Amino acid sequence: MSDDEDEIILADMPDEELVPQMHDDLYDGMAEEIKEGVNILLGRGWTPYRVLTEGLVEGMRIVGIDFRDGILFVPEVLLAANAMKAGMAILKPLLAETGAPRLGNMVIGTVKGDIHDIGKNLVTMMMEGAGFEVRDLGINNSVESYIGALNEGDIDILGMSALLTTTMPYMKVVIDTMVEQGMRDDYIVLVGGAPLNEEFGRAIGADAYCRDAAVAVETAKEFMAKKHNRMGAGA
Ligand code: B1M
Repeated sequence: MSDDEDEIILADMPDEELVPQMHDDLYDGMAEEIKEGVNILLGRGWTPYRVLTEGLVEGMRIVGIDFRDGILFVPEVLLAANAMKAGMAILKPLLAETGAPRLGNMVIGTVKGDIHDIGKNLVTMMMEGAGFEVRDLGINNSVESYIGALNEGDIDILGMSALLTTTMPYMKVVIDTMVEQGMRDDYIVLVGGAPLNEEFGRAIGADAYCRDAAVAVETAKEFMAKKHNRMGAGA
């Protein structure tokens, strides 16, 4: 945001200055600087998860506030989102290389009418890093898209993401259709996205609402453990 950006040398900055600078760079949609910042923090021994949460997610939270308040508009937010994705691309393989055993299979996608995908991508990355096999259906998914993917077989978990108050009710449409088709109880259904909450998750018949990607991983692990216990007990 400063006029003399050319003077800024990210590598010379201590962490406590570099991280706020990365938030500024994300705000300004500067993908190259974000990639550089991510690499510097990794080089300083930060874990990929810490770089993700403190460097990138926090920066996007600030963007969200100014978008809400009419200070930033869609084109600027798109640039910020692209910068965020550039940083996430560096972290993705690092978060995935835990060597964790396969814990289960998930299908995930953003619901119909909604094109927000950063949070969903983050959940995908973290789930893969924790040992889940994830099929990402992308954005704007219809009931048919979700159910078609589930019917391809061997799926344990359905994850749905919605960022708009106008699109979140579509999750219920998907779950109701699963009930109608007699397949609801075959899957663990997890939902997430900024406008949701636990009460909403319960009301639409999901198994759980996940506040963030880390909670999604923990919740998925808990439900998978319960599923294995039930199967072990012959239920
Ligand atoms: Co949009 N947008 N946007 N936007 N956008 C919001 C959501 C908004 C809250 C901004 C605001 O006003 N403050 C607002 C919604 C208001 C409302 O519904 N009440 C809004 C609006 C209005 C819109 C448009 C309608 C704007 C317009 O065109 N006039 C439009 C809608 C387009 C559409 O979808 N049809 C629109 C467009 C866009 C962009 C394209 C510019 C861009 C999206 C780019 C992209 O995703 N590729 C964008 C962005 C970036 C945002 C904000 C600023 C940031 C979202 C984000 O990426 N957050 C957002 C403001 C905000 O959320 N505060 C906003 C970072 C991400 C890591 O967090 O997605 O919450 P989040 O994901 C978290 C958790 O929620 C959870 O884990 C994630 C990681 O920890 N989670 C899950 C998410 N999904 C999960 C699924 C799970 C589990 C957990 O499954 C198991």
